[in-house]
Amino acid sequence: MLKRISMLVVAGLAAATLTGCGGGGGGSGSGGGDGSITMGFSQVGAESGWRTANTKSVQESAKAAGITLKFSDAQQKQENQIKAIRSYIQQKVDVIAFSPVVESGWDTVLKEAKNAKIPVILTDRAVDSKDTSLYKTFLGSDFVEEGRKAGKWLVEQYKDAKDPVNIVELQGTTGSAPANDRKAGFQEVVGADPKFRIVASQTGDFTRAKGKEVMEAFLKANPDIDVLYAHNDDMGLGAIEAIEGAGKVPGKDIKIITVDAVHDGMQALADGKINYIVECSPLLGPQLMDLAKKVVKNESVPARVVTEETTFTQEQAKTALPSRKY
Ligand code: GYE
Repeated sequence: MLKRISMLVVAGLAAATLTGCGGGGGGSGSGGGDGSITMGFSQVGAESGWRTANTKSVQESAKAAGITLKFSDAQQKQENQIKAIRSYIQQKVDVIAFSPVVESGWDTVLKEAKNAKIPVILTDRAVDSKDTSLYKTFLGSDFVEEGRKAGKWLVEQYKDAKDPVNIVELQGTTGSAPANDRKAGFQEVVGADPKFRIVASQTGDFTRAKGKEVMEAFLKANPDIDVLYAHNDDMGLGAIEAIEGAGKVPGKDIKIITVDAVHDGMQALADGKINYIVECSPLLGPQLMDLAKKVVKNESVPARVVTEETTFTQEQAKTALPSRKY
């Protein structure tokens, strides 16, 4: 997997955040001189198969890297993440890593970490803070590109169609980077041709249960849905249940595009119930631990580390499934 992930330095952005204040001086582990590192990690929650795989990757990689991990699950609530980060600051951990549930509202707590000289690494999701000195680096996917990939596949599928294509969209958690960006990237591509109509778009909070519930409402309100674009596999899987419940055939009557490529999603793709999946890798743990070791030593790291990802058709899913790690 590591081979498939590469580090990309985003020029220009890099220099500003690499040097200067922060560093590992404030922590308890490395500061104690024995070389051990303690990381406080605030996870979004356990909302999806992706998240479960991500948590496992972080926990296993910390162990393998000899990093002591303090882990907390915020149950998709920003207030819980802020509490966890404050408690990590109080405990004087060496480094804080977190996956921000939403993009905005982090400046105050990030300033507190900076004042305590504890470096912060964003993993998986971004914040919209103007002051990029509040964190050392951001490790995760390019969600806008994921949205574009979904859109491009759709445009290709319907390139000869003359009739309007009615699309419903299940968005991820409101205000989260992947929901904002996957929507924007998709819209950028399909918006170029007026035959593509997004007839309904609502959040399903990245969960299966919500995906099913919202899809049921979509089906009731819109008799003529051609395509479902779901911002993750889990919502797509919930929606499949709703579509079958309404007596329609997922993958045929309604074409389905999702993002993530977790095992259950890939199985549904191989089974013909999903038509296309844009991959988003949750296996961020090894890179996170490498970055953590560097920022604790005040070594320079790229300001942005982008994970490399692919896409899957139904045929490709059949081939890839047996060796899939999550
Ligand atoms: O796509 C979704 C999860 O932030 C990339 O969060 C992550 C997203 C992922 O709940 O399944």
